[in-house]
Amino acid sequence: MLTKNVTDIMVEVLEQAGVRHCYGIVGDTLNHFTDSIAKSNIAWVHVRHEEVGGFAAGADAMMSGHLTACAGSCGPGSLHFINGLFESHRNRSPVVLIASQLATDQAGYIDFPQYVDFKSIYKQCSVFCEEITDANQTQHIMTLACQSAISKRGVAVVIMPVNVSRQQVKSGLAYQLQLAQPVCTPSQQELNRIKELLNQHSKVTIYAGIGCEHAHDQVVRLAEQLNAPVVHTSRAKDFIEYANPFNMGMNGMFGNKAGLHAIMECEVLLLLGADFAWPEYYPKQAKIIQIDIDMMHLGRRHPIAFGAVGDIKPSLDALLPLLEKKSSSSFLEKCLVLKEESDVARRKEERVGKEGLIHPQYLVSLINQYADDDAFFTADGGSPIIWLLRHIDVNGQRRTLTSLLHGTMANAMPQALGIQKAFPQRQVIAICGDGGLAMLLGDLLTCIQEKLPIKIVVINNSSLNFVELEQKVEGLLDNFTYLQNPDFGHVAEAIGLKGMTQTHGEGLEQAVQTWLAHDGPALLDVHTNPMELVMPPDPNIGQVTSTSKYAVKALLAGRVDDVKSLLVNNFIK
Ligand SMILES: Cc1ncc(C[n+]2csc(CCOP(=O)(O)OP(=O)(O)O)c2C)c(N)n1
Ligand SMILES: [Mg+2]
Repeated sequence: MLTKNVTDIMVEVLEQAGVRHCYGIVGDTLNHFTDSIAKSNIAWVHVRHEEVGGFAAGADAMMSGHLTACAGSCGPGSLHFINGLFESHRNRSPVVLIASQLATDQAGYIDFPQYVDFKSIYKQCSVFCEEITDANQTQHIMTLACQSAISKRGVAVVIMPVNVSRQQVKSGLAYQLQLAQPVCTPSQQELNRIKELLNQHSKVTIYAGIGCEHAHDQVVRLAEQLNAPVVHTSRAKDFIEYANPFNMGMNGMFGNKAGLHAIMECEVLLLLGADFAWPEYYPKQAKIIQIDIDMMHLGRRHPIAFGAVGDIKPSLDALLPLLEKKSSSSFLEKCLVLKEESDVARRKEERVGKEGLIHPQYLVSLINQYADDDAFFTADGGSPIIWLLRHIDVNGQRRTLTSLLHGTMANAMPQALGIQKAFPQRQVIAICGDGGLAMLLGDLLTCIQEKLPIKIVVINNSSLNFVELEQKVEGLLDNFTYLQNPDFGHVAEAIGLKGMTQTHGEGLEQAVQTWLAHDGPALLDVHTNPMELVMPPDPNIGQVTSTSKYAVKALLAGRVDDVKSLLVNNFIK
């Protein structure tokens, strides 16, 4: 019977599962695996920090829809992926990690140097986590790993001891990937119940989540039928915001007053594939109906009146013919007025400040204006997320990616690397914090080595600004948030990117165009207003009141200028 190398079998299964790229750093226990990768059609993407490989693999998978791999050496090598893979796990990106391990006679109880118990670590951020303890299991475990990552949409981890990776095995049972795609809708009885609840009330709001990914047209038709404003979660922005006359934008801390009003004042809230976590932004009185593909999401964030399980697109296809057109539209009209007011307020923020002060809103609005119609945008955790969500417009082709569920810093540049690898011809823009970029700065080298022409903008406010604001709105003085930065434009130039630095609003518009048009990786370092407050949709929610406590403390500490800038830049703009 034919014999095969264990690592050749592993790579063959990955290829059959559609893997095109494997991100990682080579080393010791991984050498047989990378030898098999080198002989395969899978491209090795050489990153400088495994965390970057984790983020990049997740973003590649999320945007391309292809299962994507990453691989690391034993101990610290495979441990470094953890934060990037937590992001993929929460974001539901199909990723497989090959975590190579010490030989089985060294692993475990004797605490051999470098040993890390990967199972106990990766169990919590994966949908599959198994070790190949016997070479004969290779095909089976690899198949189940890939099948789990794709069908459950998440991270699969295969732990591969080095002594097993050196072996050859006889071809055994031919396990093959099974990928069924069922169509799931609520039962007829459940659809009738939803219809009844919707018919009983005139003020209906639709809250669309990421489950609406393929249901844009159905959601708009439903809104038209019900005269219902549509609010979307931040993760559903790409699928709901565009070509939608009923769109109110977002609710929650990142949202606007139209989104907030539509949610808080409705009589029936229809949650469609939305699992929004913050209970304070759910309505107090309304009846909530929820449709979600995951039964465990029903009622997990807030009590609901009725829940059903289904994919949103076929579920709405089944529901729409049952509904009558609503006659009253006064609720929708009131919401549309508020939306118009929010849009006017947004445009007011998108301009250069006094004495050339660059508000991040202005910078991001310029990027919005000059980016390609099919550009990808990523943004770091911290305030860049908010500027992206509020000031980048999507159109059905543009895509955005941020760390909304894991809420990590430093994701934007690594995610841009992965997206650019998956889409070499499209523009990929990373909106980075100065704190975020510095955290994984070493991987600027990767865009040169791997020839990934990403465009990086640094919102350089010399501070961990989002935290500074958190501290201020808690009524605290800001502590440990200052960042002493280099000129990031010069740093980028030294590495081989095009580097630019802009400290004044004058000329920024031209700089953004030059940066985006550059044929290769380019970094634009922009010194922005360090006193920018992220305003919530409803100042009553408490932010302004407690910020005044900070102001009092800062005044008592003699920081008169800080308080003056805070007021002038946010309240008297
Ligand atoms: C890995 C990680 N460390 C710390 C935090 C806590 N945190 C959230 S936002 C933030 C500041 C981000 O600063 P920067 O990247 O400069 O963006 P800014 O808010 O200043 O625009 C910090 C420290 C986090 N979310 N993730
Ligand atoms: Mg910052």
